[in-house]
Amino acid sequence: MRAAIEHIELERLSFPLATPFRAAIRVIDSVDVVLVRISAGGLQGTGYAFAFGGADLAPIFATSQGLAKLLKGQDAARTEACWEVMHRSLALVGAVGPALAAMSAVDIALWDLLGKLARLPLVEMLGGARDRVAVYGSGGSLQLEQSELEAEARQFADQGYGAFKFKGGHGLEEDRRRLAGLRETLGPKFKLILDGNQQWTEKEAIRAARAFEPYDLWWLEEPVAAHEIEACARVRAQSPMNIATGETNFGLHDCTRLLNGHACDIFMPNLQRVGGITGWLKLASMAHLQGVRVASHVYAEIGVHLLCAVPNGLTLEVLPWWPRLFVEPLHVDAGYAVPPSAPGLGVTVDETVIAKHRYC
Ligand code: SMN
Ligand code: MG
Repeated sequence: MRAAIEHIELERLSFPLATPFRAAIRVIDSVDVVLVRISAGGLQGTGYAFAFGGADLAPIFATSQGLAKLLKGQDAARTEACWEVMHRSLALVGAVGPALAAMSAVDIALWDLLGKLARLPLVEMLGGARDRVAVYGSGGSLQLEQSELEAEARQFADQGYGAFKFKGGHGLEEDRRRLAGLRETLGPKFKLILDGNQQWTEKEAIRAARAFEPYDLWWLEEPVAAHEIEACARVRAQSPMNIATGETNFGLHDCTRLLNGHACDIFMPNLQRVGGITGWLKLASMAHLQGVRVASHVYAEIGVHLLCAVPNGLTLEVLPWWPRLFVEPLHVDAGYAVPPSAPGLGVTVDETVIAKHRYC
């Protein structure tokens, strides 16, 4: 199944948010995207990386251009070989941050292409552990009033979702009050997740976890700075609820430290911060061997394949404000998402959307 890479097409897109999304880590007013399309053997694979604003996107785009030149002529079906070539080429700038995002976007496109070459949906190509994965609604921006927050969670519940994630960042007492209100409105069975987005010190995080205990959180997310792995492990040891982290850990080695440090119950690697699908799969296996479950971070259309493919896939994050790049909506039924059955990622780039959001 050899297929030499003929062409790699890159585009920059911008999706300004009508209402900025507020989390403790930053305010997001625009999601910008580098879209990567790789052609080989008469087929095309698609991948992407995102950044918040044009300045952050620029280095991702620049590295993508370098990688596109580097990969021309390589065998597209050899995802592992391409990954090594890219990783080695970035050794001196550091395969982290924007450089890692660029190679991840290329890696995602290569896996989409490989699925198309093999005529298998990604989930089946990876071995397929299950047919569907539970979704959770992710929102709860900090500026929402309590009534708006509860209405947002209720909307997800009405659509069959069994869980909702919201942001913490109003001080301990107010965060506790918001959580208590949600629990009261949504009832005891609905799952609730509170995202700290790295805002607390170790001791503050432990205090927060204890204050939230009566409201039965499914998990408390990113309680401390992402690089404070030992502190996160101590928070975990002293918290009654699950601790989730990983979305802001960069690269396989940082994530290996996180897993070996027993810092989380639920690991949520971000595809563009771990080297794409190739890196994600290695880490998901490692987590599995340690009894740790994995959840997705953004990238729902890819996460649905990956979480159904691996034995320890837990739940898929769905963010209503995230840009929609593909024609096919995520298929969600009664709280579960089902991967598409078309080859590769099984999605088609929405050319109308792309044309509207292309950088001028
Ligand atoms: C989040 C942070 C940044 C961008 C999107 C989403 C958030 C999450 O931490 O977990 O969804
Ligand atoms: Mg988060």
